[in-house]
Amino acid sequence: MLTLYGTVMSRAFRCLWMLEEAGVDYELKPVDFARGETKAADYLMLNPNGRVPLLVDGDLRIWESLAINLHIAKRYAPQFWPTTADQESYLHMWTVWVMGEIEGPHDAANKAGADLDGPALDRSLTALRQAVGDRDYLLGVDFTVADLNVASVLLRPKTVEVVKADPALKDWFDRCTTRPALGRVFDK
Ligand SMILES: N[C@@H](CCC(=O)N[C@@H](CS)C(=O)NCC(=O)O)C(=O)O
Repeated sequence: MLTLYGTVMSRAFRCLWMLEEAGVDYELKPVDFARGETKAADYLMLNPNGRVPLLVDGDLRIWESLAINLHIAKRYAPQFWPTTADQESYLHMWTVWVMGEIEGPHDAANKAGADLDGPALDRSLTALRQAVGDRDYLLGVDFTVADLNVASVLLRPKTVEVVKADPALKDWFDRCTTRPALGRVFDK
């Protein structure tokens, strides 16, 4: 049994989405960062990084939402894992890209009380536009954890607006975010 710590209203929703796609048994232990619960001593014993989500899988304790998703997909849901080494490299590229180029600047802008700079976001999304321009999903014809990781980071109010208004991204984004597994997460 896998145990995920966090709440739907946190980045843990990304891992809940992956868990629902995988169809594995899991338990959600609610740890609410907004109430300071990520800094409680017993939680810090499990996750010295002091944030959610955290996945406990046997002796393994993994934090970082997208790394958790890579673990779940590789170990429990090979249908969402790339089938070639080249595709696997692209999976890592997209996962690191969305954290570094989208999530990082977004968090920095939030902390500074600023809006995410439109032109900068637009530039960052150019690569994604090209990638999904001539295919259904990032790695080809099938939905994989690469799509899930990228779409789940883009699923933030200010970014969603930009992506949905972009004809080159909208269809891919809709294909990803209308999946029943994600619907089940938000129904929780
Ligand atoms: N890069 C991390 C970020 C995790 C993160 O910042 N989680 C927030 C909740 S969405 C949190 O636990 N914040 C508490 C804190 O920073 O003290 C991930 O994707 O897992």
